[in-house]
Amino acid sequence: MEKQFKRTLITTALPYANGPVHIGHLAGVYVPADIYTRYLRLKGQDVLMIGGSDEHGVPITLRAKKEGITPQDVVDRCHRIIKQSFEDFGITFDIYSRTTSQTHRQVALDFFRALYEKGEFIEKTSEQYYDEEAKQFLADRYITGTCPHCKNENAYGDQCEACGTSLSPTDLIEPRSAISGSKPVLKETTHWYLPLDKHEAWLRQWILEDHKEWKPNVYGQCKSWLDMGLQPRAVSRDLDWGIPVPVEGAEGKVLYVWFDAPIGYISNTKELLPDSWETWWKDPESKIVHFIGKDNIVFHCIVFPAMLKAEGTFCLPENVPANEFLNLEGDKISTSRNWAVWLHEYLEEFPGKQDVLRYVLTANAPETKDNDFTWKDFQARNNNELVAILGNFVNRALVLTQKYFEGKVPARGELTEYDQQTFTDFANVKQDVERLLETYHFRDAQKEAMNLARIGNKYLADMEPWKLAKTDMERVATILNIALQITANLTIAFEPFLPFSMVKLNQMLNVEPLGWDRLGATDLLPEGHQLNTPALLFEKIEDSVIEAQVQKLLDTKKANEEENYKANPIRENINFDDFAKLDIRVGTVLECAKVPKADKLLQFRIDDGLQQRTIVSGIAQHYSPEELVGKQICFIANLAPRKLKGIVSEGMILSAENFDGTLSVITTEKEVKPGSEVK
Ligand code: B3M
Ligand code: ZN
Repeated sequence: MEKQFKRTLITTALPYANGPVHIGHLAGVYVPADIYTRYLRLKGQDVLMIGGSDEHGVPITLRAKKEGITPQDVVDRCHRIIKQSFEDFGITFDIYSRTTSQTHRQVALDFFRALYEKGEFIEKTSEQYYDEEAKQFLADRYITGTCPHCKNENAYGDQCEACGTSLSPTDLIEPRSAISGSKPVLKETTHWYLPLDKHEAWLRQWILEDHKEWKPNVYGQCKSWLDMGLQPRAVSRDLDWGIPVPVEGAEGKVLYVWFDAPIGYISNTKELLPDSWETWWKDPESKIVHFIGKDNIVFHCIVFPAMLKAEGTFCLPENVPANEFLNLEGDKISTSRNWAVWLHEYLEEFPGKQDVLRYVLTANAPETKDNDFTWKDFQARNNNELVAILGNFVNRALVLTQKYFEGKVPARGELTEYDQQTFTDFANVKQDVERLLETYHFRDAQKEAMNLARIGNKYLADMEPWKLAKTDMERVATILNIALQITANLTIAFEPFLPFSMVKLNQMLNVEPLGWDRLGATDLLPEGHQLNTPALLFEKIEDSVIEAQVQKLLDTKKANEEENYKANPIRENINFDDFAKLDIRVGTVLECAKVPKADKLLQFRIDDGLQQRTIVSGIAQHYSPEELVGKQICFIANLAPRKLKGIVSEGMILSAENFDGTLSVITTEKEVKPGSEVK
C-alpha cells in the first residue's frame, strides 16, 4: 500500500533572477507543478505551493557588471518581471518570495551554523587564482589561458573547448583574468565542504532501493552519480554577492548559491507561515515534492537531501518529478542568445491566451525526453484541439440550448442504448485522470480530459439534434441534457489545466465550480437550470499570426549570426607559403570509439592512404562513433603528434563550427582515394 500523507508541500525550482522567464520554465516546472497543486486543492487536500527567485550566484554579478548596475538592481528588476509572469499565467503559488529576503538570510545562516556546529563540514585550504586588480578570487570560467594539450589560446579554467579536455585553472599556460585581463596570482583560500562521500551509503539505499518509483530519467541520473562515487562539495565561495559565511575569519566568503537556494524553499515556507512552517518540513506526515528541470536533479536528489539529513530534523522529499528540456524550433532555448518565447512578450502578442500556451506546453511536455516547441504545433493544437474539439462541442451544446430551450437545461427523457453507452464511456474519467496526475503523467492526464470532449463532440455529431428539432423535441431535450452534463464534467476535468477558460465556462453555465468529487456524475446540472449567454471559449489562430512569430525567430537567428560573425572576424592575411605548410589530406574512418572518462573525445583509426593512424578529436557531443565509420574526412596530416588523455593523436580532423557551437565534420563532395591532398 502506498503511504498516505496528511499534507503535501510542493516546491518549484527557484529561477535565477538574471532575466525574464520563458516557455521552457513553464513547461518544465511551473505548469506541471500548478496542475498538481490545483488538483490536490480541488480534492480538498492540505497543500502548499512554494516558489521564489534565486537571487545569488555568479551569473547575477556578471549581468550587473555588464549593465553597470548593482546585483541588487538586477534582481529587483528581474524578480518583479518573473513574479508578474507567473501571476499572469495563473501559477497559484501560496508564496513567491526571494532569496535576498531577511527571512531567507536568517534561515540559511541558521542552517549553515547548525551543520557547522555539528561538525558536518570539512574545511579545506587550496590555492586558487586571485585577480589583484579586481581584488577577487576567480571562478573557473573567469580564467582563460592556453590549453596545455592543443595550445588553443582561449581555453577556460574548467575546459578547453577546442580539444574538449577538462582542465583545472592551474593547468592553463599563461592564465588571464577574464575580469581585468591581468595575470592572476595563486593565493590560498579556505572553504567548507559537505562530505558527500560520507552520505553515499544511505543515499544509495534511499534512492536506488526505496524510490524505484521515481521517473526513469531522475532515477537513472542519480544512479550514474552514485555509481561514479560522490566527492566532497564546497558550500562556500570567494565572492562579494551572497550570504556571508557566519564563521570568524570568513571575510569575503559567501554561501555557495546552490547551498542557500534550496534552503529558500524552507525560508519561503517560514515567511508564509511563521508559526506552523515546521509541521510542513518536519512532520513525517508531510509529503514533499520538488518540481525541477533535469539540470537540477543532482542538487535536489543528492546534495539537498544530504544537507537535510546532516541537519537531522527535516523530512526528505518523497518525489522529484524532474522534466527534461523543451527546445524551441529545433534549438536549445538560450537566454543569452535571446532564443526563447518570453512569457511577458507572449502575453502582449496573445492577450488572454494563457490557457492556449498552458495547454500546448502540457500536451507537448518534455516528461520523458527533450521535446520541441514549434509555432506550427502551437497553431495546430489550438485550431484542431482547443477550437475544433473542446470549444466546438461546448459551443454547440450551449448555443442549441439557447435556441431551443431559452437557455434552460431541458428535461431528460428515456435513454437510448447509445445514450447509456456515452455515459459509460466517461464513467472512468475521474479515476483515470487521478491515477495519471498522482503519478505525474500530466500530458496523459490532459489527454484524458480532452477525451471527454471528444466523446461529447462525437455524441452531438452522431445525434444531430439540429435535424431532430423539426420532428422530435423530446429527443432533442434528452440529447442536449446529456451534452450539458458532459459540458459540466469538462469544467471539472479541465480546471487544473485550463483555469482561465474554466472560469469562463462556469460563468456560461451559471454555476460555481462544481467540485472535483462530482467528476463523472451525470446529473451535474438540474433540469430547468438557467444558463447564461454563451461566448466562444477559444478562437482560431490564423496562419499570418504564426508566420509573424516564425519571422521574429528568424530575425533573432540572423542577428545572432551577424553578432557571431563580428565576434569571430576574418583573421589577418597570410602568405601562400604559410598556407602551403598545412598538409591537409582525405582519410577514411576505419574505427571510431569514445574515449573513456572524456565526454567530448572520440578516438579514430584512419586510413591515410599509406598507413593507418590514430587521431583524437573533440566531437563526441556531435556524433556517435557509429555514424562516422566508413566516412571520408579531411584532416591535418602534418600536425606534430600530441597526447590527449594519454592517447597520442597524429593529426587533427577538420570540422566546421556552426554559430551555435555545433560541429559538422568536413567530407569530400565526391569520393576520392584516401591520402588525396586538400588544397
Ligand atoms: N536557480 C538553477 C536554475 O534556475 C537554480 C535552481 C535553484 S532551485 C533551488 O536552473
Ligand atoms: Zn585544448
